[in-house]
Parts: sequence; C-alpha cells; structure tokens
Amino acid sequence: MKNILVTGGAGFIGSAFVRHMVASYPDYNIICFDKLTYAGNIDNLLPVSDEENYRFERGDVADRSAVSRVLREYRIDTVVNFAAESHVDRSILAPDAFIHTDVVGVYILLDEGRKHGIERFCQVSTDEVYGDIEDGLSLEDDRFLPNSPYAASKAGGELMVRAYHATYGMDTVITRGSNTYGPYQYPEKLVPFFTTEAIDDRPLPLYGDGEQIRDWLYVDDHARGVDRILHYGATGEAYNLAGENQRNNIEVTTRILKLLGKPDSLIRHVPDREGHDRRYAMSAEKARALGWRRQFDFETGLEATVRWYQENEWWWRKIKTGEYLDYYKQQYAERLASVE
Ligand code: NAD
Ligand code: TDX
Repeated sequence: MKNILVTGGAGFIGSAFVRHMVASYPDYNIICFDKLTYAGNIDNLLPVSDEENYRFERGDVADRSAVSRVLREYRIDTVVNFAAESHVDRSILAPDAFIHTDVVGVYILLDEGRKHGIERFCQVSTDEVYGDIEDGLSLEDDRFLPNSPYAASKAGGELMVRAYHATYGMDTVITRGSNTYGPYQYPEKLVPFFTTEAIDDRPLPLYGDGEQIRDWLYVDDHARGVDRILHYGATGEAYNLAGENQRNNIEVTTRILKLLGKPDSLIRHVPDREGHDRRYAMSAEKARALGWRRQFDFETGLEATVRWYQENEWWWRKIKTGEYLDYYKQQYAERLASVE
C-alpha cells in the first residue's frame, strides 16, 4: 500500500481520515478526490494543505474518465471510498443524487479500480443498511432492511462491492459506522445543526417524540476504525464501527443546550421525518477483534465538539448562507410554522 485515493475526502469523516493518514503515514501518498458538492469543503483540509504526501483533485466518482485518469496518474493501489450523498432528509426530498453517487459512483470506482489492478478497495458504509432494530445489536451478517432512499442507496453500493469481490476476486473490505459527530460536520446533521442554531438562540426542530435512539461515534474514532479495517480487515468482509454510546435524541439535544448554557425552551417537537427509523445499534465485537476500540465516550466527545463550534464560527457561519438557507426553508419552514 502506497498511493491511496481517498474519495469524498473533503467531507466530514473523509477529511478526518485524510488528516489522520497524512500525519500517521509519511510514507503513503494520500490523494483526495472530491466533487466538492454542497457538503464538500476544502477548508476541512487546510491543516494538511502544505504537506508533501497530500494532493487534491476535484472530480466526480461517477465520471469514468476522471476516475480513470487519477488512478493512472497517481498509480493508485488502494481506494477508500467516503464519497456519498449522506443526509437522510435530503434523500427524502430528492433521491436522484443518492443513486448517482452512492450506487453508480461505487460501481464506477470498482470497475475502473479493477481495470487498473488496484490492490484493495475499502467501502465506507453505514449502520443504516440494517434498518430499524427494535432491540439487540446488528451483526455483520444480518440482512439489509434499509428504509430511506439514502440507506437503500448505501446498501446498493455495498452489494456492488460484494459482487466485485465474489465475481472478479477483487480485494475488498467494508466498514459500517454508526452516527458520527465532531468538528467540521456540515450543519445539517443533528449535532452541528442544533449546536449552531442554539448558539444563535434559534428553535431546535426535534422530529416526533424525540425518543429515537442513535449510537454516537466520535469522528476521530471513526477515522481510526477505517484505518484499522483498511490495514487488517479480511478480504470480502464487512466490519461494524459502533460507538457503543446509545442515546435518544432528547438526551443529545438537552446535553448540547446544557453545554451551551441555553434553555430547553428552544426545543420544538415538529412533525416527524417520513419513514423515521426508531433505533440503530450494532455490535462492535468483530472490529474489536482486529484491535479497534473507540477512545471517546459520548460526554467527552460532545463537549469537545460543542466547544469546537463555539470557537470556530469562521468555519460554519459562511456555510449557513445561500444553498443552506434554501434547504433549511424547504426542510423546516412548514414544520416549525405548524407548531408555533
Ligand atoms: P459528507 O456529506 O460530509 O461528505 C461527503 C463528501 O463526498 C463531500 O466532500 C462531497 O463533496 C463528496 N462527494 C459527494 N458526491 C460526490 C461525487 N459524486 N464524487 C466525488 N465526491 C463526492 O459525508 P460524511 O458524513 O463525511 O460521510 C462520509 C461517508 O461515511 C459516507 O459514505 C457516509 O455514507 C458514511 N457514513 C457517515 C456517517 C455519519 O454519521 N455522518 C455514519 C456512517 C457512515
Ligand atoms: O433537525 C433534525 N431533527 C431531528 O430530530 C435532524 C437533522 C435530525 N433529527 C433526528 C433524526 C435522527 O433520529 O436526529 C437523529 C439524527 O439525525 P441525523 O443527524 O440526520 O442522522 P441520521 O439520520 O441518524 O443519519 C446519520 O447516521 C448514519 C448520518 O447522517 C448518515 O450519513 C449515517 O449513515
């Protein structure tokens, strides 16, 4: 392993992975390939922009000729695919881009990767492929029951990875991370959205009863988990990266408000997300057996995260303009108006 293509490396988790790899492996060349959609942000890569072993190329993973060119030019031997449309609510409003990137994009990367003889393909996936689980923990061999267009597109991408392993003998591994939070997360997801809204004393639209459970994983733990699976995962296998920090959305929200010294009266119970999964929870045993352990518990990670958004308004204030405001209006205006 020497020349690693990190697709979607300008996003939230991908950029944490790029920063981690550039610092941890001076002998590797880390090439970030990213379309820079609304969620991609070159500011996330500022900490590594001057490093010798880092390069950035702008492009679309579903664009065969662009993918072929970077694979050839940089003599890529390893692909780690973070590129995705990643927000469930946007997939409900407009699924097209999800099929394009999360399904077709994965296929193009696999197909071009195979033609160029890459040695390993790591697909970054999600706990959402298992769907809603009422109790217990999802295991890697459990069946897929995705409920949102996002989750279904991620499941489709994974199945294509499986097929390239089974059919063409490609060396593949898959990671399934749980709900991730931390610095540099686009402020549409629960933690950065509520934190930045609360800083400005704006209402926090909690879907339905707020009792939905997610398993929270700090972003640096997720990045280290992908590193571990990339290096030590068995070919053809999938590995859960579970935070083992299950919390319901009300607890997460009130904790954010407490850390900011803001009142619970900012919470608004708005009409629910369509097809909203009540609970995700995975077993971390299989990844643990490879030596991965999360280092951050939820309380420590959340405190560091909230502090980061307080101290880095330069990063998020310029995002909360233009396209972001159009999306906010589409997603929340009616919901909030219905409970005012
Ligand atoms: P993100 O939305 O912050 O970043 C996605 C990145 O992919 C952006 O930089 C974007 O520009 C890029 N991208 C999108 N379409 C592209 C295309 N067609 N070609 C090239 N680049 C493209 O997402 P994230 O939260 O960092 O998630 C990264 C990966 O981890 C995704 O595959 C997601 O499914 C998975 N995941 C996320 C979470 C989570 O809680 N955020 C949890 C588990 C798994
Ligand atoms: O405004 C909101 N109000 C609300 O109640 C938002 C944005 C979210 N929520 C709820 C919905 C979920 O139960 O909070 C929970 C977390 O929501 P998101 O941050 O949108 O995450 P989720 O839908 O759980 O999906 C996340 O985890 C798995 C990531 O966005 C996915 O990319 C990842 O695959």
